[in-house]
Amino acid sequence: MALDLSQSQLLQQRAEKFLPGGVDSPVRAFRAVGGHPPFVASAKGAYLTDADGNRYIDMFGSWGPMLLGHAFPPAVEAIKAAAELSASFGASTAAEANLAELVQRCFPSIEKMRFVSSGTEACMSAIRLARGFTGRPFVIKFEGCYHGHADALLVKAGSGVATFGIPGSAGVPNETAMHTLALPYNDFAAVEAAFESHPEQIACVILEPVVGNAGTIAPAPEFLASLRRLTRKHGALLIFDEVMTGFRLAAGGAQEYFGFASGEDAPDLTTLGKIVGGGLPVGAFGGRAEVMDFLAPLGPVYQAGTLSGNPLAMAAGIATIEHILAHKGALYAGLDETTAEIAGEVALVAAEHGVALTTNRVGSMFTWFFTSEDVTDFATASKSDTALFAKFHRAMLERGVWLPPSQYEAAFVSAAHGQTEIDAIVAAANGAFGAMLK
Ligand code: KE4
Repeated sequence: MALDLSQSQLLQQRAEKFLPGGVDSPVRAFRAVGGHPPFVASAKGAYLTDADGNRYIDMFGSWGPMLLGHAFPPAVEAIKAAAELSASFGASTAAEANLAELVQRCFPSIEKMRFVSSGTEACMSAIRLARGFTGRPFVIKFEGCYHGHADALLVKAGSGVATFGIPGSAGVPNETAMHTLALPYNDFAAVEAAFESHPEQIACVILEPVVGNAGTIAPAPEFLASLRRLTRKHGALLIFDEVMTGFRLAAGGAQEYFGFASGEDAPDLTTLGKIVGGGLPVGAFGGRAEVMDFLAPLGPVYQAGTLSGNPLAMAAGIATIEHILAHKGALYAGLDETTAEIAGEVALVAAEHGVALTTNRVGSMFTWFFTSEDVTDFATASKSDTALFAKFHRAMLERGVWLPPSQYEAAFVSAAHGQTEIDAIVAAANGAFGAMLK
């Protein structure tokens, strides 16, 4: 059942003349799953169409942003209208506060925020702010969590770093990495021990409140609450990296989903990205006003960006978040129901074919781990049969379903996925398991 990827292969060869690996981001190169990556020509709703005209049900949604489906009409119209007024000014516009107000309606813990152009910038800036506010050097992160590619956070990271099985990255000096303590996710005792051994030295704890970058891993009961209490006790900031979970799990992300939205339970800082820009380059970081006011021009922590608050990106974000707020009840109920059926039905098909899958799902993000063990941290995720996952990925692609090309990534469902897509995905899985196990 070979796919005709001849045009994509020509485009790949051309891209490799200019771009390392032919890509602008490593996970797109399909190195973990093999074969040639299709080049996308267009997308609409739940579907991608590649350069050869092959059509796929999109199960990675640009790695999260496309919650409402591709080419969401209100976002398209808003971007077109904004583009008529010029793409960028490098000066303040009303749109930034308009989007900020919508974000604050979703995340009441974000008293003040600043827009940047990526999740990496959001997390990098939040770390610098935490260090500046506390005057402390150390940062705690968790193995398998990915917070973008800033030096301080490329230590035992997830996503592409995990996909390529590299401990971190070349080019990150030990003097930088030494101030990042990477601990096992869900291991609260390890966090307590780190604080005991680094008294008054730890600026913050940053985590994905639901991990997406080791595949999907939910926090253990009490893990988030225990981190909140411990960080407050030691005067460290708690940072929820909601770049992936923000607007994904609920309008207010994981902090709404798990009940940490406001008051004493809320994180001190939150980082956002992906959905907040409706697919255009937007990141954001925000939280307690007394912390955020440490940023220039008010305070001593410097952070800046030519395209921060870009008017086209703000327009796309506003159209997206306005829709989310206007439809959130039905939107998240529908996303949860559709995702539960896709994840559950395919797991049943796998079992019928004798394939052991551990399915981790939170809302409309999920992962089929090719292992029979529970997956609660990166160590257990790493026991997955990545070779079998790669076969499954290729077999599903050939059957018109494009999964994220790594065992260590989350799959995402959009509001554009419905019963037709559910049925097609389950049928494709039946064919894929049948073919790959012959
Ligand atoms: P960006 O710099 O890629 O916009 O965001 C970095 C980031 C920060 N925090 C979390 C929780 C994230 O998931 C990400 C980015 N996610 C990966 C996919 N797992 C981006 C995909 C890629 O690197 O191409």
